[in-house]
Amino acid sequence: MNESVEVGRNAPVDSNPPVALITGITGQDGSYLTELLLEQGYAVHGAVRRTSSLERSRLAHLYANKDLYNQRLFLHYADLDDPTTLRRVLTRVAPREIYHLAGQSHVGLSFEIPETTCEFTAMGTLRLLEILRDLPRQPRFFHAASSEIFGRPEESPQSEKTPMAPVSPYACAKAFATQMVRIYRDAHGLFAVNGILYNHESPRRGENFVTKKICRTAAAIKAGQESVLKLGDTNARRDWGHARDYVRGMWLALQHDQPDDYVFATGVLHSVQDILEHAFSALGLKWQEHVVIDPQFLRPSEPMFLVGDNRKAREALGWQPTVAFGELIEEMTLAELARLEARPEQSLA
Ligand code: G4F
Repeated sequence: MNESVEVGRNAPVDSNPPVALITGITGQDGSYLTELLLEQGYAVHGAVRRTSSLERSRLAHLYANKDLYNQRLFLHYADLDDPTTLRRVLTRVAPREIYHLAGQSHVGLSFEIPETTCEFTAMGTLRLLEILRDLPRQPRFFHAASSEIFGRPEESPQSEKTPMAPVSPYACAKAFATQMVRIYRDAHGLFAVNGILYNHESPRRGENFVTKKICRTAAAIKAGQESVLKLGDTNARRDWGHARDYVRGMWLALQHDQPDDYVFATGVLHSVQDILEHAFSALGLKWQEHVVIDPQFLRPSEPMFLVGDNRKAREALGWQPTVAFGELIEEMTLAELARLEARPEQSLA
């Protein structure tokens, strides 16, 4: 972030227009949610870590818009491991709604840094809930929970009632946070909601997630910049949807008259192999000529059959996914190719 910019100044404290605070605003979901809330007439405040760089982030187009930045979009420094900064921002902004999206979100990495993962994803959520509990005007709170909490589930598809069975440090941290949200809702009366989000992707996805890695490398192969794509388990299966659909679900969940938990999923399973086939064929390439399995990308344990039952979100919120798997992968692959063609010097290095 440009240190000369004074973040958090001039922010309105009343709620007309409605005020939302987003943790994790610079991520894929944070950027789509910011766009949605601005369209809905909100003033949007984002909590960003001191280490965040906005210049090249997914928010850069909004940050550069002088009619928005510091007018209806405000950024504040606050860290999930620093309760004082969180409390200060919450008190100053006095939001009507909080969308808590921040945390260490890479499952594979959580096996390497389990303590950091729990510090931010589990304890960071608890810290926020504790601060909210003491506020005189309590905002509505959305927590981005994850399908990973189900791990190796007893049933498929999974619903809001499926017992948690996490199999990674990340999943364990999310399970803790999800249950804490339920406790603060039931025991302390907070309007606190878990959105149990299955995998959701877009051209804005981070580069170390498998959809983006495949689409990006396929485009680089097409452009002659790469020849090999190294992957872990290509038989792994997930329920993949489009991030723009999932942030709409987050917003709808906080507009309902009662706080509750909702599964956001497409209800359809696909494999990593399916991503490969769609991405390479969108570019007229043969995946067989480029893909190698590299054990460094295999995980110590993998969830199984993570596919969501989205009936409650459909019925209670009127939510539904609008982008099919094939369309999603094609959009991501073509976006990567367009990016490389626009800036050919940007290789994968
Ligand atoms: O894209 P992934 O890294 O996503 P994962 O682990 O399912 O987690 C994502 O979705 C969760 C549910 O919404 C979130 F909670 C979480 O924060 C994150 O957004 O991996 C998907 C699958 C896995 O089975 C993985 O083992 O792809 C497999 N895979 C195979 N080769 C690979 C690779 N994953 C990655 N990242 N890189 C590979 O080379």
